[in-house]
Amino acid sequence: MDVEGKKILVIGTGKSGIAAAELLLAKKAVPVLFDGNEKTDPEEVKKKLPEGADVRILVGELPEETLSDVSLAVFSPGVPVDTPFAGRIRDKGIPIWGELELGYAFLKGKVIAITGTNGKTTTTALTGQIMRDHYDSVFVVGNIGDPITAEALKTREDSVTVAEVSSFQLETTVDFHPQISAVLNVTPDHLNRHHTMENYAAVKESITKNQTREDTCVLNYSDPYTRAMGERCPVRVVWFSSKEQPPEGLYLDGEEIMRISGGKKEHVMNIHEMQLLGVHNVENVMAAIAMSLAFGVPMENILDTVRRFRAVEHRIEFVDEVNGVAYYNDSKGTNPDAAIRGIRAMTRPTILIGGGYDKQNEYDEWIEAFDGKVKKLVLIGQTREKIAACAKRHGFTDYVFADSFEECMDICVKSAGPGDAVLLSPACASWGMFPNYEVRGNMFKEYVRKLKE
Ligand code: UMA
Repeated sequence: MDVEGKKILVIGTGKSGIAAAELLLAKKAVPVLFDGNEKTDPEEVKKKLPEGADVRILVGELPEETLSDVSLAVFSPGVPVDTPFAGRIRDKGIPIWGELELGYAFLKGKVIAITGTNGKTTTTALTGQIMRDHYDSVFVVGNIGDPITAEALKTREDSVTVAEVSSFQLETTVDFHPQISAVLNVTPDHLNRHHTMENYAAVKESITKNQTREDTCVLNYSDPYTRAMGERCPVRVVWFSSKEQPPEGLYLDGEEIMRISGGKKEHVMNIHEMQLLGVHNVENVMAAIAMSLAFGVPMENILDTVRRFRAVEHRIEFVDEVNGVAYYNDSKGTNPDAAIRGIRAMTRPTILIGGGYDKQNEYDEWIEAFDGKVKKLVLIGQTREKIAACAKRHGFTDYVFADSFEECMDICVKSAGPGDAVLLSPACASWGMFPNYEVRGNMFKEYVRKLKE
């Protein structure tokens, strides 16, 4: 789309909205920035834009006349598309693109895109590192933190863009076409936005909607949703599984990662050669290897990077040991399935911090995964009563409520003895108490750092 001179409405003034507006300015479009949160201060938004940029910033209610000559509306990922607000835009015949689609429209080179409920960030970071170690021009973008629109104009024909894409971002794609895609798994999350698991899985599957037979999709053979996707999608499918041997792809056999290709089996690596913990990380590594092989990176180069790659910040990240207590930051454990991975990775009696924003998830399987390991559950945020009621139903009553994060940390320190672990893996999003999971994780780490002093 030629955007020069066109009025383009950008919704949301977070990271994505600002980056989208900057790209549009660079392309001589006329962006209008809108934020539905009436508390947004337009002066603060202005400060995030290039100096002297002439951009209209609107907050609160969007005046009807603003829509009159808008050519395109660019939605930030956090802005839902099934609201009366989005309906007003559609009724005017204005196309809606997500920020991902806008970035993609200006991207040169090839794209690897990774989605799934859990493991996306680690898999994206690892795949990005494999690419960086092998190619000159590599960009790692998307849900991982750096919006695609912030990097798109820097890409060249020989660039590789590795994108972590969330279901929020996939909802508003049009032509987005990765050469290699992956759907790692689909378990309940974000049901407040997607309403049903079927909708959520369909949005994840749409990562392949523009792919062709020349392209590859890497899928989990042991996840019922992704298995079904592979059986119907018209793309070359490469599987991975930590539970069984797929017809084609990578799998775990005891402690060995194996590959089967064209009927031939080959040994890839022993899991102790990697620095990451837990079976879920073996799955992430297998997916990254499968994508990188499909992209054309030689196995030896891939394994070289895999062996050196360490955990991503906020994902079962070991922070420190203080007075014999090990502190782990798994702030990225923002849904029950991710938090199950967190608690499973613990090998000590654990004081667990849970609770936060209510995404209408159920917590039964998470509580069941405690498996006698959780000494105390310290609950914070909007979901604390809901989790407590669920815990009680499962016979777990060692929980306590904290009104602030500070109080929660004080309780953890008092409850933990030498040989124990304190784990922040809340099974909920951070919103309501923190602006995002990074701030929550950093506060946890900061508290541990002060404790050490
Ligand atoms: N807003 C509106 N109207 C709405 C909703 C929000 O105007 O109906 C405004 C808010 O007032 C706010 C802005 O939109 O000013 C925020 O936009 P946003 O929520 O899209 O946040 P960004 O800062 O642009 O960050 C987004 C992703 N956030 C979400 O998807 C919620 C980041 O993913 C991503 O890293 C970033 O773009 C760069 O691509 C975070 C996330 O929590 C990590 N993702 C979810 C997850 O991983 O579970 C999907």
